[in-house]
Order: sequence, then C-alpha cells, then structure tokens
Amino acid sequence: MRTFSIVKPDAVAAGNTGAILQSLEAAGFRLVALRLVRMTKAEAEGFYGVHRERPFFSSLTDFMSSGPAVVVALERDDAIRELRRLMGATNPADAAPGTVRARFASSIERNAIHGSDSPESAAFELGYFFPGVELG
Ligand code: RTP
Ligand code: MG
Repeated sequence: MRTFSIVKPDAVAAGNTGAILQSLEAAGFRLVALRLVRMTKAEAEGFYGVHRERPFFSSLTDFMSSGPAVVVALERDDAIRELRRLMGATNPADAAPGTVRARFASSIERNAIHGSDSPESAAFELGYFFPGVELG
C-alpha cells in the first residue's frame, strides 16, 4: 500500500532531509517516487485545500511555499497509519519521543513532515505531485 509524504521547507532548510528519509527507510518504507519542489502559494493552497477555512491556512500556505520541499511516494504494509505514527503529533510538544516531529519540528506549523491521513487523501496527494507517473 502507498502513501504520500513531504519533508517540509523547515526541515529541508535545516539540513534534515537525509535524516528524515533515513528514518522512513529504517521503518520499512520503500521510496517509489521522489522530487524536490518549490511550491507556489497557489500550489500550496490547492494541496491543503481541505484547510481553506482554518485560521492557520494563510500562514501554512506561506510556510509551505517559502522554500524547497521534498515530495515522496512511499510503500509498505499499512503505509498510511504507520507513517502517521512515525511522524508524531501535529504539535511537537505532544509528539511521542523518537518520532520525526519530536526530533525535528520546531513549532506546530514548522513541523518537518506531512503525511496523508486517509486512503482518499493519499490518492489525491499522490496525484497532485506525481500526475500520470507510473509509481515505483
Ligand atoms: P499534515 O497534514 O501536514 O500531515 O499535518 P497534520 O495532519 O498533523 O495536521 P493538520 O491538522 O492536517 O494541519 C496541517 C498543517 O497545518 C499546520 N498547522 N498549523 N498554527 C496552527 O495551529 C496549526 N495547526 C496546524 C501544520 O504545519 C500542520 O501540519
Ligand atoms: Mg493533515
């Protein structure tokens, strides 16, 4: 089963891309597609469209378009749930020790990694950044 992840601009800028990808691979995820992207504000708004009405939407999409990010398609059993577990809670103050956000996030917004939260969002998000690509 496949899921979609982003190493967010804070983590790329801090030089943590390699360590985060290594932790994904160590947890049994295989990389099936990977690309460095500099999102426009409009691309970030389209990607996080489900949050359009949230108070943090403008700040979030500014952040996500502020610098390069790494978009990645991942495969393993129970991929969606396992990635969310490995990421840790949205707010790093609540993230379990050893999770990516506990190790690398600096705030509830600048939290190092994204992961799809359902099969429906994984399908949308994989198609958003890897349109027409035969993954893996
Ligand atoms: P993601 O979608 O990026 O994997 O994160 P998530 O499911 O854990 O959290 P979600 O509720 O979907 O929020 C998306 C991203 O918006 C930023 N955020 N800021 N200022 C705030 O209160 C706030 N809340 C969320 C974070 O970057 C969060 O990951
Ligand atoms: Mg989310």
